[in-house]
Amino acid sequence: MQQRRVGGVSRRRRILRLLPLGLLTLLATSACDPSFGYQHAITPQGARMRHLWIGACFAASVVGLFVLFLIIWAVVVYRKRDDELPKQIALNLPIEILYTVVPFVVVAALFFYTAGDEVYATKTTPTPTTQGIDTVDVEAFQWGWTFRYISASGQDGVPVDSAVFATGSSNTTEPTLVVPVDTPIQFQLHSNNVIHDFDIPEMLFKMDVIPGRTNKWQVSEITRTGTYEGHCAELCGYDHARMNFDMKVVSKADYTTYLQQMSGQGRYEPIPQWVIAATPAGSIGGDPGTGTTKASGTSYGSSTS
Ligand SMILES: [Cu+2]
Repeated sequence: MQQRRVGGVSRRRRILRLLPLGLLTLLATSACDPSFGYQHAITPQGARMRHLWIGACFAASVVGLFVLFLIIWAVVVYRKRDDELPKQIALNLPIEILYTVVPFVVVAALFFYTAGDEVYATKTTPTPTTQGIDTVDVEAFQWGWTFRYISASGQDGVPVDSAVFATGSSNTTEPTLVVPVDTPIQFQLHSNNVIHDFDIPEMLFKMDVIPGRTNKWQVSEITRTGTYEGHCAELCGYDHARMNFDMKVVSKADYTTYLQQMSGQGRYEPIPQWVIAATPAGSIGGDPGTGTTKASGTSYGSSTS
């Protein structure tokens, strides 16, 4: 009996000695991907989201590893060795207080950082044009997007028919949203039928597009030129999966050229016949379009239901 105890103690010591090594290996392998799987952002607001994600994952890893250590420690050290009951206690007040206070502190810290970053990411200024912020009016419809460059009209929040716009859906030509690099931009979001969601994954932020209200989202700049895919992130009906678009981030000079070229023209993509045929009557309203350039571009997909 005595010999078994000695053997058990040395085995226990070996396990306890190996445990930190195992935990270190776990930490080292997760350090190969310090972002915990999150991609890099193309806006300062997105970078803040990424930072929040990494911080939350790191805190969760520390807590998780500590809990894992406690479980293994309790299993190894306090495993049943004989039929003798361990010392029975009703309450350990310091421990009770500790495991009430510690989760509260963890949740409070998570709330503090999350709320702070949310305020930063959703901050808007009421008069963007006068402050040099380029505004793009984004209209979502079943199933596509219209982008109007309101800054071209020079009026805050006033979409005018002559404003430059591009519209389309994945069923025909995916519409392209063109924005300048290193420039503050406001996205002014509204829908004319059901709830959609404006999502460009590289921004690490998305916002609902809700009928009857205008949601505004401002980014202080987009830091990298390139083409980024955007889509609708809210299940909105039959062709939801085709609500894709491209966002092209170009130099300021190219952006000005683009606006000049598009000015007064607009690109209008018709709703394809197969969508009209496949969709129950009444769910698509307005003028299905003829494929020609349209001056206002506002009737595309306007709801009659
Ligand atoms: Cu949608």
